[in-house]
Amino acid sequence: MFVASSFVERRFSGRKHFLPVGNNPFLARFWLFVGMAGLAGLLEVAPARELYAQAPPQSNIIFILADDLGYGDLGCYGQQLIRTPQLDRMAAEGMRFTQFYAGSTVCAPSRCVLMVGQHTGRCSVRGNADKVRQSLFDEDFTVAELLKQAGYTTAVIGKWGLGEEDTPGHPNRQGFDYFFGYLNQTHAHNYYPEFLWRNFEQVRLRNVLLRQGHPYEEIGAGVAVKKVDYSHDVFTAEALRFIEQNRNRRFFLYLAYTIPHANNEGTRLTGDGQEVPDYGIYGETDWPNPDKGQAAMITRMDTDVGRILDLLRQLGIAERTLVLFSSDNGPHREGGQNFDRFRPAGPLRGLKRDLYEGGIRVPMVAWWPGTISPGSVSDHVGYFGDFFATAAELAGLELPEGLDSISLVPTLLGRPDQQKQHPYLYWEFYERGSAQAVRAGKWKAIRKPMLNGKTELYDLEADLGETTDLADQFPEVVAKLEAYMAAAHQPSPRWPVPPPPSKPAPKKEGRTSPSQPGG
Ligand SMILES: [Ca+2]
Repeated sequence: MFVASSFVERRFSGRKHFLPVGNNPFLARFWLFVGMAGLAGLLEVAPARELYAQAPPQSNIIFILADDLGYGDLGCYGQQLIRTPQLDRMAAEGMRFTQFYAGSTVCAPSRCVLMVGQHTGRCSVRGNADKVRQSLFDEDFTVAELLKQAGYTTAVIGKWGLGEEDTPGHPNRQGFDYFFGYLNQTHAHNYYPEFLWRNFEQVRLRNVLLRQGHPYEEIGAGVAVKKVDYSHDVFTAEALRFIEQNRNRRFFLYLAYTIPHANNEGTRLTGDGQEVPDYGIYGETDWPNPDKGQAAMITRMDTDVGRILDLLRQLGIAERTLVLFSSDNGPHREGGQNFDRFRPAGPLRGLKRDLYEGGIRVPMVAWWPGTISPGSVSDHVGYFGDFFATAAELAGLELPEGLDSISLVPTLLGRPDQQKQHPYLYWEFYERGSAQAVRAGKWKAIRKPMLNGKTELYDLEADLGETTDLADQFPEVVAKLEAYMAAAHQPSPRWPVPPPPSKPAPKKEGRTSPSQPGG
């Protein structure tokens, strides 16, 4: 193991920009040896349950992230109208988590939690904001920087949202050898942009933007009048190419798709923000176009996830590649689609921008042929911050101190008895008058506004839909969960606590005001 590790380090450490790397004969032979030795070992001695006892050392890691995909948007999570056969198969061949949470209820902070392994009570990006506040700091230590220490080649393809070309949060400054995609989240609303970024260079696409003098047009956001290159398709092509080129090395690919986020500028201009090249199997339905678009986007992404898994199989590297699929927050209703048609949050209350379950509980599917027991379902309560410790364990690295991160490896290996548990999970959110939430055991507390508002309490075992506030019946539980909130919240000059709203917050959950930054 260490031979391969130092070999890769020596050749590639310090390289800031990804360069295409062909087949590496040394590593190819090395992995052939590992594979044959492992296969021989399993065939000879391993009883069935031992098959899942150990992870292949230093496997590749692919994290595929959907954008605003709800807990109920996939067939394997109960979706009835939208077809997701590839992700359903991925779950049938792998593990489906039923109690997994995003880092936040909107894009940027959720992605920050995923990258740094700290919750929103103390991570550096706690909301969608301007590009300075939404940038990671130099001193943030990302999972990509971690995996670089073990010789991984690292790439992020898709929507980054944690720093732009002139801020320290740019992905090439945060441990990623290769970046291709959107830096700015409002730019990422536009599925037919005129340009994307490859590292620090702009790459021109064939699309042409409608120009009406809106300030957002300056960063490439808006609606295209000439639609040729669909960014999601470009990301898939890039991801397949990256995997193929790095087939003989250890790699970490963070594939941050933008589906099924709305083009919010498109919604305002045309009433339809669900941009997709064609409606596919939904073209013949009698649904309005935004509904067709919503469903077609998700099915298109599903097909592409299937292509990625197929490529891993074809290349013979599926057994040493962990693939995780999740979403950065709950579903939106910002693209003109009929929110109630698809029930995108399933049985959960709320949606994007809520700290109710619908805003933060997300699909999470793990796939790792030969290591994860097919068809397994885990009710382990985990969240995006756990990705950091999981990656560290898989790479054989020490977990840095001061994180809010517990490795999911025991669960992935089918050893729930060895799985460490969080005493609680924590979220805080700065929009819509602010809020905090805690999940501890079966209890869920939400306090609006944060720090001094009235706390609601729900029993998720008895009341998954968070319909009945039990705060008055269980004051001791409320006190305990409020103590967790107090411990978790670390004041930040960058994230001042908003003053209480002068008028009552909107009754409808998940409404977005047009002035909110993209994401
Ligand atoms: Ca999102």
